[in-house]
Amino acid sequence: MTLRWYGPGHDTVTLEQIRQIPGVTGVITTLYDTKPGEVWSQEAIHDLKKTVEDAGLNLSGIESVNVADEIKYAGPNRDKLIDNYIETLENLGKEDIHLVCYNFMPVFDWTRTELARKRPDGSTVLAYTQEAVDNLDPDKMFESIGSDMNGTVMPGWEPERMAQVKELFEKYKDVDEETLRENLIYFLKRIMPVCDKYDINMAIHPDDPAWPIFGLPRIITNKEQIHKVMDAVPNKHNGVTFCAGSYGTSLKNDLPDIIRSLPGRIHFAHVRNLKFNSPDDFEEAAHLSSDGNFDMYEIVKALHDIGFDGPIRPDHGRMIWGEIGMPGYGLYDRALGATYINGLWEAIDKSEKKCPELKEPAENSEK
Ligand code: DNO
Repeated sequence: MTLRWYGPGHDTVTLEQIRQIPGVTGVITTLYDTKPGEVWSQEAIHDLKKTVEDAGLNLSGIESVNVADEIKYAGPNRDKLIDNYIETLENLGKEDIHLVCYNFMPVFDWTRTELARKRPDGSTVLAYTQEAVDNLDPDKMFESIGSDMNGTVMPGWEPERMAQVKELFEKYKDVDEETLRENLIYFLKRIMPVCDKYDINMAIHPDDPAWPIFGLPRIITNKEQIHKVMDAVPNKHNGVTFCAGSYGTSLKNDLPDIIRSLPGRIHFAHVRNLKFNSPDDFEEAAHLSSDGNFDMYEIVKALHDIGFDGPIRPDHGRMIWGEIGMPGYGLYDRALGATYINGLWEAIDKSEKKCPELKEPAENSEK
């Protein structure tokens, strides 16, 4: 079990606190000060790893090495930028890091329309309504939501990124779903040799929400789409971050079924719950099944059944007990989430050891 940690100076949660969460042995982190397209030096990676290890934790993976938009829309510098990405992967490999989560969403990373919706129990959570997105000028997105970040910089919402929104939209005007997928496949084919050399598992994060917003294409939203990308580059190092909260934004997605269809290709799992007030209005509930719409037991069981052995992390938590921190990334509710997921895992593991017939097969394993 792991927790996401943003690095010294960027996170309100400390490594010492993370170390005290039962069952959490590692962190998923990043070099938060680097911009998409920049090479990560081996020294900087080494220092980050040392900081984590000195606190008694493992550096279990990177989330994210962000892919520059110019690679996504295939601008003139894309090959140079991919060379830089390869150099970063090489430096990560030399530091014995074997998992990289990334996304291929144009312009925006994940999108929420409220960062502090109050729930009846007094906790606050991230939330999304389609109506709010439909009424929002993408250029004003940062202004409308920036004040709720509690003084933190949320991943995917960096002011520099938001400052370029207008220009970026222009660059994507001729990029449809098909082109974006071709650009992703081009990128994957170019980076696979370095991933093979250093055994680096690339784990693509799904688009969130799982449909096009602001007229931008989105290509990792459901089972069919993820399989297109898996099939186009059939290398184990071309893999998936299974994120329950992101695939789950679409109620059409059957989450355990997506998991069972990807044995051997899921390298990283984000496990959390969502509560839907309508198909167009959802909020990020506590992890517990009964607090939201997902059956968390079935999600964890599917991961267990396919033999998933990569890092899991609880995902966005509620703000509770007066904590002030990065929305979604406080300490307390994620710690509760980690403990709950660990409890489910232990129960499933022990039951299946006692009764192996409880294990359900993966989609493409022999029945
Ligand atoms: C949101 C995260 C995403 C994710 C990136 C991966 O909380 O899950 O920002 O890290 O999409 O590149």
